[in-house]
Amino acid sequence: MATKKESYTGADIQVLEGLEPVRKRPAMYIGGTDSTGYHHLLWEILDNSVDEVINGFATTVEVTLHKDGRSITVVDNGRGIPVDIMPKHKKPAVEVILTTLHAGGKFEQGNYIHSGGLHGVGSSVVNALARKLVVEIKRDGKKHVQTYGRGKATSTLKVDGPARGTGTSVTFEPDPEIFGEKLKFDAELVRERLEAKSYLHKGMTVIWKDETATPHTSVTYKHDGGIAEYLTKVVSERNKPLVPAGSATTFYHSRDNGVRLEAALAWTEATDEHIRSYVNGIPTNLGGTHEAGLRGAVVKAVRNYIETHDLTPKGVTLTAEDIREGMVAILSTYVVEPQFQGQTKGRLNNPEVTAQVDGVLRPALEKWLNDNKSIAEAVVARIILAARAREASRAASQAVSRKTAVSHRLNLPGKLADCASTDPGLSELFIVEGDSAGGSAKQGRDRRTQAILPLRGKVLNAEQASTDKVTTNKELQDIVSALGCGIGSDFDISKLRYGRVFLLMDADSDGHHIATLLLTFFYRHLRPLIEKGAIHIAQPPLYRVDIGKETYWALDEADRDRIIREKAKGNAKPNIMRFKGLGEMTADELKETTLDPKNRLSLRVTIDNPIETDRLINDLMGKDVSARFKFIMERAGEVQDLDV
Ligand code: 0RA
Repeated sequence: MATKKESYTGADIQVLEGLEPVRKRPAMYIGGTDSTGYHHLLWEILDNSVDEVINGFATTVEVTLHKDGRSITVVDNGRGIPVDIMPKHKKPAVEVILTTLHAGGKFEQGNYIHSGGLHGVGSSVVNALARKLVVEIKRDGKKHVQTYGRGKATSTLKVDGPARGTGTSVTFEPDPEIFGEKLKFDAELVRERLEAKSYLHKGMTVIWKDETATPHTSVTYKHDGGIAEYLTKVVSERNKPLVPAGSATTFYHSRDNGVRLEAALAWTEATDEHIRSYVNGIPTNLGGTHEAGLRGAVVKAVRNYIETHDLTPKGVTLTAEDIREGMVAILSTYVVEPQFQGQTKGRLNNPEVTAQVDGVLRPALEKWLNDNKSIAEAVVARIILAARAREASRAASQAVSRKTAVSHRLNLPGKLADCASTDPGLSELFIVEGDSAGGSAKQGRDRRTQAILPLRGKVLNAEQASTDKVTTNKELQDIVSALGCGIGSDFDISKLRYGRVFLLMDADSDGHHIATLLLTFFYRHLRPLIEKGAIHIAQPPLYRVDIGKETYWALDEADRDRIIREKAKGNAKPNIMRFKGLGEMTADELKETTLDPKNRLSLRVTIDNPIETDRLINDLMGKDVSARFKFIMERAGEVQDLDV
């Protein structure tokens, strides 16, 4: 490893080294070599161009995903990466930038750069992990071109004719040796990120070209209304009216005392809180200290308004959660040296930012409330309503949990066939559609560790419902009682009675519908169970294929045909049976294929993008249910667990 120290003036010390360490340990630089990993390469290149816009040198960024789905071009009309020869290296600056690792570099004075955490690893990391990279620079009236492969220059920097204007174009293909042969950029993910950026940096033109689509698509995003416009869009997508109806969304903006931030917020009739936060234009899906500042500011400003206007309700105490219920907010902060944390670096960690955000937002919010009394009063009324609803549902569930306290088993639903074990680490709950399937599941289960809860009645669509209403639906109530962990303000994951919960439904549209409703319920009301990986979708087979003495199980038609092709080998004639529903399977068949941990197949439900999942669940209600189910499975359940 070539490590070379070079001293510049003062504290401006950099350690420059070659790119071999990046190829040896890619995960150290980009977090991993899965799909998130190569998308990070793109975010890095993209953010370099967006930085030119943020700092006032460019107006437009264009991203093109090429037909192969894995090479991508990012173009900006900024200053162009410098091309002059650096005396120390005897190479053009662009080549030094792209072929050496930069560590501990200084920030360009007064400029916000996206550096920190996974971002800001530098274009050289992208170059190191690209099978091929081509940079084209328009500068000094000329077009300059250079090509690279796996971090090494494969040509010198050449002038390729005259050029008008200035700018940088980077085309690269992540290296399949690093990321695997299946790598493909997720066009929708990229598009969404570009659209969000166009709102965050108002006035910036973002062009998105997708050559993998037929016909090729090209969209231009430009939003002069910035995050105020973004808030309007998010609210309308979430389909929950503003409180008060028709109230104008609000927009705060400040560059005082070194803090630069923009926030837009409004209250809606939704029962959850929805914040989208960004640091230097990068989404912080896991929140962090800037979000804490926003939350604190909102709660304190509203409390202050309530107190000074004598609006304190009688007989109910307002909690911070009541105040924030239904709030939708966009928060865009700029931090000079951001520190990120978390596996996907989605959380801001700088402790000073909380007070900075609070310090800017709280007075601004108080002023807005005081200047808009009719809005403020409607918001306060909504908050008091939320508090009363919460108290009412708590009173109801306390009545239940008092009984539970006597013996948690006494309160279990009558139709639950519980397991003998009381150890959640060993216990599993199967929520089964229909009585007949429930019957074979009860016979086929391992009664020491597997409990069966058959569902009979209708499952409520929890998307629209408050916790209050959810707890009055019999089927959902039974699930909550069986799980033992409570719901809403009584939720306590340490009381969960089963370490794994399986949804076992027929592979038809009714089954999909019920699974969708249950997933929505878990997502909206018991999300920690999904987050801890406890929720699974059982995968019962649709076909049984007997060939000679062997029995095979097929999940779908394609699976069945593959088995016949590979196993029947001409001589033995396969005997095929299709199960119309779980009820048609014998207890033994169900045990062998779906219940027994040694053989069964299941999908674990995960949330890899909370905003996208949220949007999907919001969007898809009311549309074709089987499409909806597929969507949720494809997006939310990307981890496919094979229990062996
Ligand atoms: C270093 C110095 C200057 C510009 C850039 C880098 C630059 C980098 C990228 C990456 C994508 N697009 C870019 N545009 C510019 C400043 C050069 C000067 O002072 O003119």
